[in-house]
Amino acid sequence: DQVDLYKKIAGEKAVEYIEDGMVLGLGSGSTVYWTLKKLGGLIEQGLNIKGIPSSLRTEGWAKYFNVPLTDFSDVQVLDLAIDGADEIDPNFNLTKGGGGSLVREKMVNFHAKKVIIIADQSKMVDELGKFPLPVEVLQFGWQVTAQKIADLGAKPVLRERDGCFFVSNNDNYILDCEFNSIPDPEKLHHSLKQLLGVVETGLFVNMTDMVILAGAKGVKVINK
Ligand code: DER
Repeated sequence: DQVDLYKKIAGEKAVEYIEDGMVLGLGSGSTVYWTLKKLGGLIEQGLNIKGIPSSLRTEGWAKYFNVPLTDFSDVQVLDLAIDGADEIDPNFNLTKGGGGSLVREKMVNFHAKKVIIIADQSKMVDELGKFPLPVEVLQFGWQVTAQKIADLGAKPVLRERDGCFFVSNNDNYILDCEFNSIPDPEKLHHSLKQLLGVVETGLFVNMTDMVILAGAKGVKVINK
C-alpha cells in the first residue's frame, strides 16, 4: 500500500549515503528492509561494505541479501547507521522499539559516527508520546519495575507475541508504556534509566544526524 511505497522510497534513498569501505550499523524494521535489499544489489556490483545487524531479524535479511556482517569484536566505531523509527519529533528525538530491537539498535546507533533515520512521513510528530514508549526490562521482577514506571505517570503493558510474553533478542521483556505526551524526552529517558530493572528505553535522544522522509510530496532529506 501507499505507506509501504513511502518506506521503500525512504529506505532506498539512504543507500546514496553509503560509501565504499564503510562499516555500517544495520537498523531494524520494515523500512530498513528496503535499504538492505537495495544494498544487496550494490554489493553484487562490487560495493565493499560490512555491517553490524541490530536484530536477529535484520541479520536474517542481511544474510539473504548477501550483505557481509561483522560485530563489535571486529570494529568499535561504525561509519554510518541507518535505522527506522516509530516517532520523530522536530528535534530529531525518536521513539523506537516498535519492533522490539531497541537495545541493540541503540548500541549500534550510539557507536556510529553518523545516524540516518528513514521513515514514511507519518512518523513525524510535534511531540513524542502518542506511540506507547517501549522500555526493555529484566524478566525478573518485571511487575515491580512496571509499578515504578507507572509511578512516573505511564500505563505499562507487558508486550505479548503469539499469545506469549514477548522476549527480546537479549532475553528481556518489553513494557509498552503509555505516557501520551512526552514534552521532555531526555528527562524522561534519564528518569526511566535510573529505575532498577530497566535495561533501556525506546527514547533515542540527540542521536540522529539526518532524517529521510518519504510521502505524497516525494522524498525529503533533512539534516539536524
Ligand atoms: O523497532 C524499531 O525501532 C524500528 O526501527 C521501528 O521503529 C521502525 O519500524 P518500521 O520501519 O517497520 O516502521
